[in-house]
Order: sequence, then structure tokens, then C-alpha cells
Amino acid sequence: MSDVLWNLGVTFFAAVAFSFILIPLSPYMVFAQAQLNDPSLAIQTMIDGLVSPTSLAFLDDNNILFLEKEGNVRLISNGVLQSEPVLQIEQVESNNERGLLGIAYDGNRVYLFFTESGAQVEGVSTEGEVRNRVYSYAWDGSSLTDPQLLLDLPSTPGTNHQGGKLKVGPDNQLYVVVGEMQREGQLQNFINGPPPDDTGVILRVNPIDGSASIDNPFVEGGEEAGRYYAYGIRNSYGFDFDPMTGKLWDAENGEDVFDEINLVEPGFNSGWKSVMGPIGSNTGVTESDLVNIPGSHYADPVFSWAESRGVTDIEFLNSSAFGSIYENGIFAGDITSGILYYFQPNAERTGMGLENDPLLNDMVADSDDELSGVTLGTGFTGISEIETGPDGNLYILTYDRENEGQGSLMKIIPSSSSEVDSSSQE
Ligand SMILES: [Ca+2]
Ligand SMILES: [Ca+2]
Ligand SMILES: [Ca+2]
Ligand SMILES: [Ca+2]
Repeated sequence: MSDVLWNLGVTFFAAVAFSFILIPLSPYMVFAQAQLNDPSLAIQTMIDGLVSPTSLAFLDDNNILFLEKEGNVRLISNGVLQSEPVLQIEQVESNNERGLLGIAYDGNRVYLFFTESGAQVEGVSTEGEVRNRVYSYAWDGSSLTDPQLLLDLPSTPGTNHQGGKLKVGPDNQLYVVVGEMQREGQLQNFINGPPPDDTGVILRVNPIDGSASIDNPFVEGGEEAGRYYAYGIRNSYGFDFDPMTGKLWDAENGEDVFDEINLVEPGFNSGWKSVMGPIGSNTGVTESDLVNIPGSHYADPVFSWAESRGVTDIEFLNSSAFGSIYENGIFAGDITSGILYYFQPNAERTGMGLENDPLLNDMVADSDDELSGVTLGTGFTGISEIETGPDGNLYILTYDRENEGQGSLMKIIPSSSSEVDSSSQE
């Protein structure tokens, strides 16, 4: 990933320097401005100056909770950021990719995923231990109360690849993605590696007590594997459910090659650390080289980026606000180039509707040129979260990795909307 960043930096510097020779730019133009390729849509910046925003959840039509990576849960009420956090979690450890990472709300409880230092386990001394934890809370209208520990998960040895997004599915079960934290066990497809250890997985659990959902794919696999829905995942910053089929799709990150979007059927093995991207692009590896937990299956991604860009969130727009062309379509974002991607699924909703695209019908973006075929917007700095709002519009949290996680809450709305500020239209 650092290579990508460095290259982008050089290109950007060269472009800016060259521009200054030809045309003097205003100081504002040195910084990328978010823009969309489709004039029927417009961008509205709702709130600027956010601090490392990682995830958001809508409580109702007027209230949004979002997370600051360092440990604050903040409330936006009627479009106004409230000055005091609704919850400050002192014990959040936010080194590298750890922190307060995921939030979900199911109309009953609020669920948070965070890295906790000095985590206590009942009856066990864990002084100084760092763990990833999922808690549920009650929302009383102004604060989060009654924390209940649902999941106690590893956070070591890697301080990167923690995963952290979580969501309640259409089946009312709680889904949680956990990264591989640089482990090399059976869940990372090392056949002789340590047994399942809650890393590199999507968990599917009962939201009341964190126990395995009764019809999980590996219920026969014992206490640990019983909670898994999928494994072989290097890291993920987002997943969503197709509103038409109820099926889970995730976004996954490669090291320097192959970010992925996957259709995650129950028992999915994504292939890491043997495979990233389509298996045919990984020399000498076959499905028989992977760890096959009974009930599992390997599948290629439905789309990949040949060069890793840190693709983060994926969101089905379950709304008709942007017209039928975007309804139930797939948005994705990345953290390094701040691009917003858009895909229409195929008619069967089993993959991307790119069969007739001469460059992308292999379902791999092999170059920047090919990427333009699925690029809807640019200049978002970095994207950490995408969600459909109760108003049917698309909400985006931006996150500038080069600038201490400085971010904004943006909203994409139809250009015809009365909310569009005419002065910001071109
Ligand atoms: Ca994969
Ligand atoms: Ca959605
Ligand atoms: Ca291609
Ligand atoms: Ca999301």
C-alpha cells in the first residue's frame, strides 16, 4: 500500500507543479474537490472538520451517530454536530488500524466494535491485554447506557487488519468482520497452522448474547467455528446486504495487489493467505491447497482491482431517490485515492453487470483506464463509510489518512433536489 501512496504523491506533485507553470491555480484548487461524473447527482458537504470518522449509523430520520476512531461516539441531530460526545470510551486503543471502528443500530440496541486496552475477562487476569470487543448499548435519546459484552476477540499480533465493521442483517442476526492481524492459522488457509482463532472471519451471531446463530454454516465445527459465516479474509472495511436477495457482499483489501468485492454465501472461504483476487491470477495455487472446513467453499471475487487501493466500504443503495438506474445498485469507496465507484449488478444479482464491457468483462480493473469505467466520483480524499440514509440519499464519511484522519460528512443527492446549493453547481 505504501508504494501506491508514494506513487500517487509523486503524480500529484508533478501535476500540481506542472499546472503552476501553465496556469496559476487558486490555493483552493491545490486540494482535490469531490466531484461526480453524473450531472444528475450533486454533492452536499453536511459537516466539515470531523476527527478520524470511521463509521456511522442512523437512529431515525433526524439523528445520526458516528464514531471517532480514538473513542468518541458523536451525535448529529437535524444536521448539527452536538458538541458533547454521547459516549467517551476511555479504554479505546487506537494505534495504527485499531480503534473505535464499527457501529450498527437495529431499532433496539446500538452495537459498537472497538479495540479495548486492559480488557477484563470474567475470572481471568488480563492486565494490559488488548482485545477487540463488541458491546451492545441502550440508546436513551441522549446517551448510550447499559453496555453488554457480546464478543471478545483477538487484536494481536498485528495492529493492522482488525476489520471492525458490523451490521444487523435482514435475518436479524449480527454480522461482524474481523481481519487477520497477520496470523497464519487454518483460517488463513495454512493447513498445518493453529486451529480457528476468530481472525480473518465474518462472524454471524445472535445479537442478544453473541452466541452462534443456530443455522450457521459451520455449526458442526465446534464452539469457535460455529460462529463463523466466512473465513480466509485478509481484511475488510465494509459489507452490506443486497436488498433484493438479502445476500451479503463484502469488500476486501489486498496487500499491494487485488482489492476485492465478494458475494459472500454461507461458508465462503475467500482464499487468503494463499489467494488474493481471482485464483487464476495466483500462480500454482489450486482450491485443493486451501483449508477446507467442512461446509466451506472457495469463490473468486465478483470484482477486483488489480492494484490495491484500500477499497473500504460497499453499499447497496436501497432507495429510488436517484432514479431507477441507481436503485439497489452498488457503491464502493477507497481510502488511498478517494474514488467513489458505482456498479450495477447483473440480472441474476450474482455479480457485476459488466459482461458487455470489453475491458471489464474479466471483472478485473487492470489499469487506471479500466477503473474509469466504474468511477462515479473523485476527490473524496479517502472514504471510510457509505450508507443509505432514511431520506434515500447516500451518506459518505471521508477520512484523510495523510492528514490525521481529518474528515467530513457528505451527502449525495439528486441535482434536482431543493437541497442543492445553487452556488455550488457548475
Ligand atoms: Ca478472495
Ligand atoms: Ca444498504
Ligand atoms: Ca480487465
Ligand atoms: Ca456502510
